[in-house]
Amino acid sequence: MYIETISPAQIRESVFWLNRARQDGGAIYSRYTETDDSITVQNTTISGNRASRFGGGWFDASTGLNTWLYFSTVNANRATEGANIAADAMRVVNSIIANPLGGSNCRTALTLEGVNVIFPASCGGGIAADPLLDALRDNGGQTRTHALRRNSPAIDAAPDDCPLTYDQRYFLRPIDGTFDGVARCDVGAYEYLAIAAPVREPMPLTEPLIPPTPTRSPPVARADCESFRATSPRDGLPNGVVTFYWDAAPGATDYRIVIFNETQQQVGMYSVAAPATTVSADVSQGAIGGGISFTYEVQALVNGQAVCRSSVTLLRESPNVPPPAPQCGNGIQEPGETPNSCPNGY
Ligand SMILES: [Ca+2]
Ligand SMILES: [Ca+2]
Repeated sequence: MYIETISPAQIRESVFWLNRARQDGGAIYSRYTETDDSITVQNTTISGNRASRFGGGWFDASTGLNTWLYFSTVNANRATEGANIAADAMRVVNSIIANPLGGSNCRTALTLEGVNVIFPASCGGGIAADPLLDALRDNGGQTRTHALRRNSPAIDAAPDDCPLTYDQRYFLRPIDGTFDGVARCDVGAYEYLAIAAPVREPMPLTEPLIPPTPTRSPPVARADCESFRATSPRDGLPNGVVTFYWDAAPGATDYRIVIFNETQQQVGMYSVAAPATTVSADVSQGAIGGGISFTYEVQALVNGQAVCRSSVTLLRESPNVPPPAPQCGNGIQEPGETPNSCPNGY
């Protein structure tokens, strides 16, 4: 996409992937020249794009500080320099810039505001931790997104008073993703544990989005988490159907079991309405994949929002033990025993 001197230019709730540029700006090449111009990329994912020189994801040639990357995820773009972003003056707010390919993450330091997860360290600061992004895929909504894996440092990392009410998918934000009773927005374009908004209500495009108007985070609905606890299984995860049991969280409307593999990638999810406190699920290798260690998290939900959790990490139980080898002389004709193999009796 090429943007030049359109004020204000806004790109929102979008995905750019697998685009390619011969020189600069694999997905976006932008430039504004007038001081009242602005370019905003918000609630958007820029992933897997490629430029042969600068800015595999985004090349911005503007010189003022009116180019904004806002609540967006820029991941795994490729270029010789600034593999994700090449810009002289860009404001990055509550975003993820991660996993550049072929060159540096950012070509030069950017103006970082709020909380940003920048991995590996580059771009002039931010939290230099792996954001634990899942592969780009359909996670609901109209566009592909990088889901955040469990324990991602991006979860609930944005400052209080998040101005957004939904993520790239039009799923509601903020959601309490850390179960501390405080709903904060996640940084980047994706909100962990979010649910689809009942009505899609895009903001009017004529309104400038920056600077945002802060609004109070809505209170999180509560259930009594005191005695809520996953009770079974606790010894091992069978390779087949298992029944999960837990102690109730009074006030919960639903429960959910989420299964993660060793890389914290979600590999299974099963739901049941309260007051049930059990659910059976196929957790065989065919259903949730291979691996020797899994974590399941039981979540108590109030009207779709997870409010309590209890997790257990288990090893995969060994496959069924083969029956003992037949033994002559025990008085039983076991499979494989013949008069010839047991001349002195079964
Ligand atoms: Ca959150
Ligand atoms: Ca929280």
